[in-house]
Amino acid sequence: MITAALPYANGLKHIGHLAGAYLPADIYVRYLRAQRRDVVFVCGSDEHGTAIPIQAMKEGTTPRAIIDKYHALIKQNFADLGISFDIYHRTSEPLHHETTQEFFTALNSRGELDVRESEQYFDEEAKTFLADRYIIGTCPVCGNTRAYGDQCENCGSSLSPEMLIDPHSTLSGKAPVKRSTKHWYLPLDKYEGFLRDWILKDHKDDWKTNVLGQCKSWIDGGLQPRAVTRDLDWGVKVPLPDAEGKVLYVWFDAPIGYISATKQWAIDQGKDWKPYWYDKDTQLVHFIGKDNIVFHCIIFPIMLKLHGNILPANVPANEFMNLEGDKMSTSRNWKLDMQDYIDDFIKKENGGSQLADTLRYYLTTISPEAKDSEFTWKGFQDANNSELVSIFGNFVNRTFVLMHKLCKGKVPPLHTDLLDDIDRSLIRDIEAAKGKVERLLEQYKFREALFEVIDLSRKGNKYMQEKEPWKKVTGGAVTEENQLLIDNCLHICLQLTANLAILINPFLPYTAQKMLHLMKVVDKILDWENAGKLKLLSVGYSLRAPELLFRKIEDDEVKLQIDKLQAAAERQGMAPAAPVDVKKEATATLKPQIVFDDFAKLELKIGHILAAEKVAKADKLLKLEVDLGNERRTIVSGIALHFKPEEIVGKQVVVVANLAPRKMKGIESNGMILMAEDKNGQLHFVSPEKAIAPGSGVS
Ligand code: B3M
Ligand code: ZN
Repeated sequence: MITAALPYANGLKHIGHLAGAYLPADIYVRYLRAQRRDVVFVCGSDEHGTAIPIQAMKEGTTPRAIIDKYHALIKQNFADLGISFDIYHRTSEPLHHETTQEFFTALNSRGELDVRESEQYFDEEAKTFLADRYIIGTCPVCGNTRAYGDQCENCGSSLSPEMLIDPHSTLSGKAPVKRSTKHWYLPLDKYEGFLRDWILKDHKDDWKTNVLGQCKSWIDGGLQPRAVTRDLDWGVKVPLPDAEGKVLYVWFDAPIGYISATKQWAIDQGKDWKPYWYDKDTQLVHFIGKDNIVFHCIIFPIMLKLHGNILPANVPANEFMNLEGDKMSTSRNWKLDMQDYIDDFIKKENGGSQLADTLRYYLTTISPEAKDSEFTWKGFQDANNSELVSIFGNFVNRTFVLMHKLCKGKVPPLHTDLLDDIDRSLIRDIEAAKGKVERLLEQYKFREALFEVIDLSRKGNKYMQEKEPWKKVTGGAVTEENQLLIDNCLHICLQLTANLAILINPFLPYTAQKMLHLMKVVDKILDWENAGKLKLLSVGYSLRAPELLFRKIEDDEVKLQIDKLQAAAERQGMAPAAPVDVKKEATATLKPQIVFDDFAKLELKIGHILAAEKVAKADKLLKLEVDLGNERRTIVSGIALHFKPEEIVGKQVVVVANLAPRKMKGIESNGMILMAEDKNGQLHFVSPEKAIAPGSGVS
């Protein structure tokens, strides 16, 4: 029973999400399927929680419209990248609501939940309680001023509204008051002993250290009862008469989504869903990112235990993936969405799905399994060009070219009496690879497992280089004896190619299919038990003409992507409070108080604009030369749509003089010019009342 975190259907998901949960889960599942194990891989949209109505507010539409839109997009994105869920369900389905309500009722009627009145934040203007993301404030852990009441997206910490410094309502922007309200609590504190034994003892050797570490710090920190209901109108209704206006907490219903998805899958397949959630021989594995650890290792297991279900066998959570030197973030627009990659690479060419494998390959080689990792476009290009193309692709291609040239396009025979040490050593490597890859996959070490596969193809290249079968032809003729040696070399290389198809299949499924096509064999050959065998292709069988498995990624493709990212950053840098109306108002009123020392960090100076010109290929940018008294600065400013260069030369402005330099369109900008924006969106310089010496301080 394999699950991957249910993505919130409140926006597109980026490649950090893909690398964190979905891709490793897919690799694992494809491996299990190749072993013919009884495996179900479920996922689906998480369509509840405050994130959904908040996004609806931003897009000026209804929660229903939001979930319909993003569910369809995300589902298609996963399909385009070869993520092979058995079902991609939705938590808005009636089946899920029923399943969740039954689950709650079972726990509640057995007295496993506590009911308590408590004081919670309330927005007097919007006349509503402020659950989870309806409240924002400063993160007590990292100082991010826009942390949510349930989580800080900057540092990943799980929070509760009470932990936020300077809490504000996302609805009205006002500071909330406290009001009394009744809720149902899961008494996590009662299960501390159980969790210690189950996680920290029983699983101390087979769970990942990053996961054990987080669990330990949660448990050591002292577990508190956790409310599983909310005062909200969007979600699964609390199935009790005295719970009007209350829904189940999104983190109560979402993991139950794995169960309801399994039920729907079983209905569709005419199977029984129960063994997958009750049979003690079932191995339940949750693939998630590190910000979901507490929910999958502590809260949901307690729910499962109380409900009589099996517990997860493992929760191989990943750390985060950064992008070109910075944290990936939807709110700051620093990200690469799956959709972007699909549009820019996969959809642009015939047979473009092969480029899904290129992304899958690079993401796996930089998988954040033990620590945060980093995606760079240069790294993407290198991984493709110097590994996929030059090693794996090259080996398969050489094998096919030579087999056609020297063996009439047919699988040549193997003459065992002529095998030498070099042949035998490669044969041993082929036989050993299965075990190595298998062991690593079983330990969720996907990047190392993939490395072993590539390494085997590297050995193939080395073998070919040592054997040099092309040199055995002299003047177009081959002696009988040499032909036997050529046969042996290509026979082994072809059996290796078939082995590579099996081993690469979980990671790069499109590539495996293409290899099957070249070898003219059926899917069945990809069964895992075939790995390590040397008789996969029959002697005399004719194979297709060579076709390249991968294409190179060119410099200009990489440059285009880096420019795109840069442009997004520029937009962000120029208009930090502008993206959406609702948000704009919120930002205006929601910045928390600062102390004088915060303000004193700014070095503000009067500058005199000496020159201004447009920046090539950037309609919003002007490049300014500014006199700051004892120095001249180049500042790139996003004001080109508002001012002509000639009309601003000579102006006096206020400059943030100690802002870290930043490159925009290849120009280093050293500072920022303060602008005021009127309600029509028109920009105005902030200038001294009358001209004063450039370099004068502003405070
Ligand atoms: N939707 C949070 C997330 O997307 C949440 C996961 C639910 S898994 C049951 O990271
Ligand atoms: Zn934080």
